[in-house]
Amino acid sequence: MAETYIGLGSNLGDRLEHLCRALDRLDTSCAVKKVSSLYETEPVDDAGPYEFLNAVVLIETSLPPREVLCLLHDIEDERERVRRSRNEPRTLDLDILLYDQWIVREQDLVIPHPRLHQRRFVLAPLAELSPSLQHPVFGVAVGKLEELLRVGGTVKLVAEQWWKR
Ligand code: PH2
Ligand code: MG
Ligand code: MG
Repeated sequence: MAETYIGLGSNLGDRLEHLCRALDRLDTSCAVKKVSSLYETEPVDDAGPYEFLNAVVLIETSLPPREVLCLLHDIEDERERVRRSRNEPRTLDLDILLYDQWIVREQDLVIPHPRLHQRRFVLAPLAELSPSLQHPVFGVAVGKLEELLRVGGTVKLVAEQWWKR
């Protein structure tokens, strides 16, 4: 079994509904172990104009990384995600952040997520769940990475409990 951290984001339509249904689907295909608080976040990297809801979850799975990626794609499709241009507003974005301590560098699959350490909307919920978790490339705890981050967009905690099993 592998422990994998998934980043969730939405800035289009009923954002909370998209995230909750994504978690339901993840929980039927894998086991959802931890769910971070829900954060409202400023768009970064020209992903505006709408604010995002972001969260991070820890799942346990026997699926290899590429199959996790396919599952995430399927769930995005179910929420009618449209992919026309990079960073356009999206109903649902699901990203593999970490997969145990694996380092994967393939054209369409990079783990740890290559921008994880630059983004407060990822590091804040990730550090909330597992502050002492090591980043396998930098060898630094994610809580420390969050402390070191000086830019990377503002985040506001909006709810601690938001997904009910
Ligand atoms: N996702 C991006 C780019 N920018 N900004 C915020 N606040 N939240 C996101 O989830 C996000 C982003 C690319 O996936
Ligand atoms: Mg993303
Ligand atoms: Mg993505």
